[in-house]
Amino acid sequence: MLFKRKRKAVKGVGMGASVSESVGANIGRFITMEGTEGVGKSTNLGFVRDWLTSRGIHVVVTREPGGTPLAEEIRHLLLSNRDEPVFPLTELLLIFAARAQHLEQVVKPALARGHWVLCDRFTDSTFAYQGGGRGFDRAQIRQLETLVQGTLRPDMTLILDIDIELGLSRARQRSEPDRFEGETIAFFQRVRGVYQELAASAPERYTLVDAGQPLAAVQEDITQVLVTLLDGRG
Ligand code: ATM
Repeated sequence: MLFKRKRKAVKGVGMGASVSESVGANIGRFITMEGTEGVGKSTNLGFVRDWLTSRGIHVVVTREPGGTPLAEEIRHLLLSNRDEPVFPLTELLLIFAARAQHLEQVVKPALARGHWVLCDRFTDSTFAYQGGGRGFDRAQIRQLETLVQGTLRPDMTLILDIDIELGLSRARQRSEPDRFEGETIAFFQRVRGVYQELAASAPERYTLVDAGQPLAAVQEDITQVLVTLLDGRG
């Protein structure tokens, strides 16, 4: 119901190749940021938010898993360390359940209002962590992606890339590892490998940023991407 109503109002959010392509220039852009542990996502999300806001763009910053009260509860379930094993299928379905709620409750309404959505992780994390990390079949993840998102995809995805051991040593100084952070180096190497593959497969959609550089250089690279995106706003 909600979906049908929205399609009418914004001419197809959730159905087009990307939000902007499907609904023209008045619609917001959907930007996602990805990366492995300790890559500097929080700092750089703040940078992107401030850069866009200072240019008069209304930015909604959100995250996955999470972004709504229910989806945040699912996040807590997913990240908590527990004695009971969490089966890969359970994990995958919980992630897409949280995503379904987040999309309907936050992402699609914001885009329909013409706001830009800046999301800390999205489905590329699922390809990287559940696909690469857990070994889930990519075609099955694609089926769930289509079920939950239709053909809605981010307009632009920044993947912050860093040497795994360097990133983990940074992240582990911050807090006790959660259920994902406690994974092995080999797990994170596979995650990183999928991110690198995704970036190579569609350079018009993904930018792989070397997050091992000094922060100023990282943010210079990010700025170039944002300038291009803004120029193409129509
Ligand atoms: P952050 O720590 O970046 O908020 O991410 C929470 C974890 O959720 C992240 N853990 N690590 N390391 C990766 C995990 N995650 C998935 O496994 N699949 C997904 O689709 C998403 C969105 C997150």
